[in-house]
Amino acid sequence: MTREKRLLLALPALSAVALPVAGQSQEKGGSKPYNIVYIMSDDHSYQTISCYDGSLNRTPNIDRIANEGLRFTNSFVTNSISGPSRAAMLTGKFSHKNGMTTNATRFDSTQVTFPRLLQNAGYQTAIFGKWHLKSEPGGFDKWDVLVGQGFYFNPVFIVPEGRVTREGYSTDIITDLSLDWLEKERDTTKPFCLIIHHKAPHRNWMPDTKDIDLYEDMTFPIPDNFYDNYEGRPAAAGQEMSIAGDELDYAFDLKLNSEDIRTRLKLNLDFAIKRLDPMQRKEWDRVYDSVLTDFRNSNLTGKELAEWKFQRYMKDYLKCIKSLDDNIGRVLDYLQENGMMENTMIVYTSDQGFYMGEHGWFDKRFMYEESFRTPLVVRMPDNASEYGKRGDVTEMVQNIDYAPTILDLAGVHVPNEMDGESFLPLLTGKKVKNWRKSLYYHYFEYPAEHAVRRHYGVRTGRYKLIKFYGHDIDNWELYDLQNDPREMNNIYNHPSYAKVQKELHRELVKLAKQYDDPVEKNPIQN
Ligand SMILES: [Ca+2]
Repeated sequence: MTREKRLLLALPALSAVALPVAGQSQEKGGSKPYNIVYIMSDDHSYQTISCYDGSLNRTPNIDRIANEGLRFTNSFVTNSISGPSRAAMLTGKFSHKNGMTTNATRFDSTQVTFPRLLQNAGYQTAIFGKWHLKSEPGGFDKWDVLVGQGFYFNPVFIVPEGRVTREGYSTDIITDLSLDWLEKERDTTKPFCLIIHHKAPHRNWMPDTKDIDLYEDMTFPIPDNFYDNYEGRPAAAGQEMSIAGDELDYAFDLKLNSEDIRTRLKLNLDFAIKRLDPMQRKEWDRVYDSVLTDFRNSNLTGKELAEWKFQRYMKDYLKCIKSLDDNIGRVLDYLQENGMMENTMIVYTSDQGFYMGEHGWFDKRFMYEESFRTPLVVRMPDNASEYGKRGDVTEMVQNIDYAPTILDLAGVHVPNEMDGESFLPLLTGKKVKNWRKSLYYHYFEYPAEHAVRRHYGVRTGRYKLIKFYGHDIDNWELYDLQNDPREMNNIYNHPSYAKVQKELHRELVKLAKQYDDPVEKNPIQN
């Protein structure tokens, strides 16, 4: 498509011109314009996706997307937390530019987003599931989203007319809504962009009753840095997201439901399980009453207690992943059975990565690898032969690239104001010059839950430089990811890395300037 045509498609007043063409090809299940099905979960670690790491569990349906398409092995976020990540994904911009710096911020949903641009170009756009941006969704023909974080069981949704409670399990319901829209509601003469945002596997990891017995007999390996002492890393030492500590709440997170276990988040557990209907509650109590009995009888302390907590955390988390993977399979089957694989791009990702006990943690936020990275698998439309690459994409991509990529595939002009880049050129089989060699990151949410200090940084193929700043901290960290992939040794000011350190400082200043982050005005050179 020529640049002129792309510009025309992007103009709202002319969008009708594009529709008859779009309709013809859609009816035949032909090629352009391509549809987009974008599936994103909440807090899904790549460690628990078998096409990335098969040591913990199996995810055959997510693997199927990778096996028939692409697995991105260097996929990252810009700010590892829910609302900011969602805003970066929608706008193609860093947090300081789209305004959504923390979960406490309200997203201005009137700004330019890829769904709005697609809508203007004649696409039908829909979003189901988690929104978590406080404002009403904008740029969607259809939206049906969870209230805030949402509930796992019998959740409440917001629709333009008000609130509606739906019976069942959130991952099933969000998939049902999405498939119903595809089957019954969408205008089949138009191309579409369907966004499916799951609540799972967010804390407090409440499994569906059908999966509630899974993994109960399994023992998962403890990560080799589970007992990290955080030497040389004051921000890591100061976090409050330790599995061994009280932050992994005995009531809310471990589901020990007893009047004598009155923890900080006990009321959250009461609130969550009150939503279960009698049948759901019967299954719930059968499993978690038995866990409570085991907890009381074993009378654990110290390392044994920490490892018992780790095992409970892993079991509940992985139970939620089972339902997620099953429901992704339902979407793939629908698209396959309806001849839509030819002209539909399918994306699966998470709003960020997550710790599965590495450094002793659950949660995210840090620029360390487990939460800076995010899984990304993509199945390109079969008819998009110009993007014929399959297998691994090893270049560094970031969630700000999703909007430009999707617009590029749709033939819609990518606004210059977006920070991200379309990664479609990486899929053509031709060598791409000038693809980014470094990534920028900035996390803002402190003081807040989990006490992760504000930080920004740069990551290259081999090294990472991080500055923790504000309040009670002012500290640099430097890692050699080749020699220290677990990021245990802060080598900042180590003489043998002096040259690397200087280059990374220069790169960080360059990126802050390139992305207009005001942090550049601060004295970030030492
Ligand atoms: Ca999240």
